[in-house]
Amino acid sequence: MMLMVMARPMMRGWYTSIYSNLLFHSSPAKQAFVPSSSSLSNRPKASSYLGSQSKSLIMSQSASAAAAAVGGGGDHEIPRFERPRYVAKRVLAESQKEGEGANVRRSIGRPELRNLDPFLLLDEFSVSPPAGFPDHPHRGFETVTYMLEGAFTHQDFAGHKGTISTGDVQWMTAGRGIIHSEMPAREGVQKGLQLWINLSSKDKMVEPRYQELLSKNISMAEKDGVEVQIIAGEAFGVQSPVYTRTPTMFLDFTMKPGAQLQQPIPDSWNSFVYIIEGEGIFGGEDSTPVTSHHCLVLSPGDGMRVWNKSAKQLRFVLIAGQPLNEPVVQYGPFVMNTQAEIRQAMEDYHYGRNGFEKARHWKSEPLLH
Ligand code: FJE
Ligand code: FE
Repeated sequence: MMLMVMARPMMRGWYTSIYSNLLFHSSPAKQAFVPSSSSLSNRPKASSYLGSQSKSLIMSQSASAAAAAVGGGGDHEIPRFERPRYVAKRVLAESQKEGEGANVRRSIGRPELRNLDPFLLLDEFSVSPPAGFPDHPHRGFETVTYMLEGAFTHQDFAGHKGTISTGDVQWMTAGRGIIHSEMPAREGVQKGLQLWINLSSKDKMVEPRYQELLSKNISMAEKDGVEVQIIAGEAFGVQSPVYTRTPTMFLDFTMKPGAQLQQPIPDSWNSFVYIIEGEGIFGGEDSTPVTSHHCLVLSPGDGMRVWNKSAKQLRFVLIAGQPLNEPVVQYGPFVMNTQAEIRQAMEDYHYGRNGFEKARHWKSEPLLH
């Protein structure tokens, strides 16, 4: 069956031409990384007053007040995690071509950073028309697109069409199948982040779904020189309304010079930071400052500490997710658990079945050019 499918000319050219950088790979279920020994060196033990409940409220007024009360003074306002997370790995996302003439800085998904379960890919994209990501399919995971500057228009084979602008988020559950185009909505450079989150085997074939979050509706919290956009999960006691099938935290922090931060992260989740702007100190106060376009994989632990000791503002996203611990077999835009399921996805896409029915006669409308 595989040979028959492969031998026929495929109806759309994503795998032969435009999407050459994300081809086949597979990996068994395993832990995403082993923390470096330095990341688990003797660190100060947590003060016992911070139970797991109060930790989730660490930066809220009430929690820091409670901490100060129990700890006996202002010095204790800075909570300590029982097992603070440190930087286990640092990767620079260098620019490469993707889609049709688009530039992406890939961090998660590059060869040295493949399996950060449940995350498959993080691209910081920078695209000017006529470049973009023309008609292509997805199956088996979610894509989260977060605009940093400008606007992108999305059109899909079910007639969905929408434009997201600076600060807006599109959270798309591709599930059993989506075919769409993602193209710049205006002239000039359009920038954003796209994250791919794997779905568990039970969710891979769910009906596709969109959650569009406009910037004005994204929860924001602020304290002591730290501002956070809460795209998914919780920070400073404020919760995002987004439903994540794979439990995920997605926070966009901006820290003023001199600010510091303690952010709880569920213990068993994998987590990373991607720096958008400025320079920050992550994990340990003495660690090397890290600048934009770097991805930091964090060691296991219950929270992360950050310092902005620079003279400029620091902006980064903190992303964490519950690992699925399932085998991953990926062929470009199809991410399944087995080879057989990948063959099935290619066949379904080719013949327009099992979720790809609308593929048969669909083509996106041209936008600007
Ligand atoms: C894709 C290669 C791709 N990063 N960032 C292979 F480029 C893509 C793809 C994107 C993408 C789209 C946006 Cl809007 C932003 C991106 C890759 O479309 F889906 C496959 N399979
Ligand atoms: Fe896509």
